[in-house]
Amino acid sequence: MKLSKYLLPVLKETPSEAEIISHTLMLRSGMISQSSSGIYSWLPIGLRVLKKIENIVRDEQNNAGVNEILMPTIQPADIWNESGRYEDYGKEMLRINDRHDRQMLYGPTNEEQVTDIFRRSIKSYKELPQLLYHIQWKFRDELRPRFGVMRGREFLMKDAYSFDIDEMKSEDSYNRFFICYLKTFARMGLKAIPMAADTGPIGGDLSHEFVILSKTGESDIYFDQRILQEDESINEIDYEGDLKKPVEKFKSYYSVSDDKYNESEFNKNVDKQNQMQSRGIEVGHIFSFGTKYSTSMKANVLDFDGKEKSVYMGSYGIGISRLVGAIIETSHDEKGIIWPDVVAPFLFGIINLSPKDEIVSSNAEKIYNYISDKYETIYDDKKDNAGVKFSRMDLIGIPHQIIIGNKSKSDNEIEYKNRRTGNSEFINIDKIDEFIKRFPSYSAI
Ligand code: P5A
Repeated sequence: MKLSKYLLPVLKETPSEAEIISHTLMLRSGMISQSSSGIYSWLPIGLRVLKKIENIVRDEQNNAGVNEILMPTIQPADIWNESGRYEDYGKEMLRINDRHDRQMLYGPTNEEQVTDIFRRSIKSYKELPQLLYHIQWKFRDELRPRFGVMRGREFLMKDAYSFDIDEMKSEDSYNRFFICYLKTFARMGLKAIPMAADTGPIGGDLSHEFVILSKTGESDIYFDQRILQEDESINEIDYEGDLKKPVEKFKSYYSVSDDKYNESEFNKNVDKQNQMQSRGIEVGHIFSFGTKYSTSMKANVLDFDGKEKSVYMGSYGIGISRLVGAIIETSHDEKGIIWPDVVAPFLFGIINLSPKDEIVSSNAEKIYNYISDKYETIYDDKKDNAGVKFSRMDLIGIPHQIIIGNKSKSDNEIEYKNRRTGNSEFINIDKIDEFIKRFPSYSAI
């Protein structure tokens, strides 16, 4: 991609409305543009990151054996009246009347919608378990939308739902998602701490939040720091094997947010030297709520004895758009964003320092064609001065940067700079084949 043909409205100034660094950097690097309070357009570079995260989440859901569907954003109020949540949800729900004056709503979540799909399609215990997910925009009319995409009103969520014949099987599904979430966040370079949580408007009595440590997070968390060492082997856990044991291990550590925190419990369960208190960002939340929705919505199946039974359900959310902000919170410096390779909008950035020089430019063009054939690459072919180009490439967080046309070097030497370490080295163009082999390939979006 050539920068001269790309929409990248970077800002020099810090926008006054931004209270936290990720919001500032997302606006400054031209990732998003505010439409109204808590509602954003995703500009090209922001959308690329959002899609990268979405694809990692999708891949890990597929690996865990969950089937992708796509439910609508607009739902009929009828199914929410059946579950009793139409009144309960209150002002956070955006209610709409269609031209026939039917009550509709913009979905804040999809328990009712998916239960309706289930009850129309599944009739026997033989067809269980059913594990379904979709990735769809949600709307919650939050009292205080803030921190950009972290607490938006319109936001992208991956929500999954499990249907099982009894409580024990339902716990197996819960454990499957528990492991899947740890794998998903680890793949993005995030250390997510599972913590016992409250269930709020979703309901049920078994629930965990997945929280990443960050001083700008909205929740206060208290935990046993040994849990941070627990996830080393998470990638080896195989879905065909025993999932209960590793999950029980995580559950055995004390880790709660402030609404569940109890000082004497904390002191009883965690030695003083292992006690940690931090702030965190909730990037995922899983729930097991038994027959709460299946009873009220009559989602029954025939059990092996021929008797009708309400199915046991759970729901499992990941805040995909929130993750964009959360990753920036954990990975930036004073110059801007530092994208981990796996979610970077472009893996390579090429800077042409002398766009007016024909030899340099034709060289740069060749290198751009060569690298962009293998990796997603942004080529700064604009006529701005060097300082502007360097700071823009750093601001937008491109992990691997190639600088061409440095006057102090010979024509067949290019500079490679690593955004994270800041280290630079000079590469002979004839050795570019070898150089490029250092970089693993990531799937394009
Ligand atoms: C689980 C899936 C649910 O809605 N129903 C379907 C359950 N859970 S939740 O905790 O309310 O939301 C799941 C995740 O979505 C993200 N999230 C948000 N992201 C941005 N802005 C918001 N206003 C917002 N609200 C929730 C969080 O990451 C949360 O864990």
